[in-house]
Amino acid sequence: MATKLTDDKKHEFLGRHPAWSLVEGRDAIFRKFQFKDFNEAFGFMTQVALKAEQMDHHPEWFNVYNRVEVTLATHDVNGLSELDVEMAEFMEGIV
Ligand code: H2B
Repeated sequence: MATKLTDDKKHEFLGRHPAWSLVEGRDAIFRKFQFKDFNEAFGFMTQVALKAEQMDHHPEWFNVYNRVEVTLATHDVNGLSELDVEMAEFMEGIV
């Protein structure tokens, strides 16, 4: 069972990954990704989808053409957990 991230861990994550930000009014993180075209955006989403299934941890996201907006949170803990850090770092590793 996932547990909530401490404030220290959250700020450590944000320090390492400045493209991510905290969502206002919600314990979640957000990042906008921009790709060359839809093919690249969807390739990213496909890799993330496979990882999400492996982890049983799924992003909230919105795609238009070459743009993918991602919000990560752990619904089971109603906030951020290590699973969100793992998923965000996976995304960082494939862009
Ligand atoms: N994804 C996210 N982001 N948070 C969760 O708490 C979560 C999930 N829980 N994917 C999983 C699925 C759960 O609903 C299933 C039943 O294992």
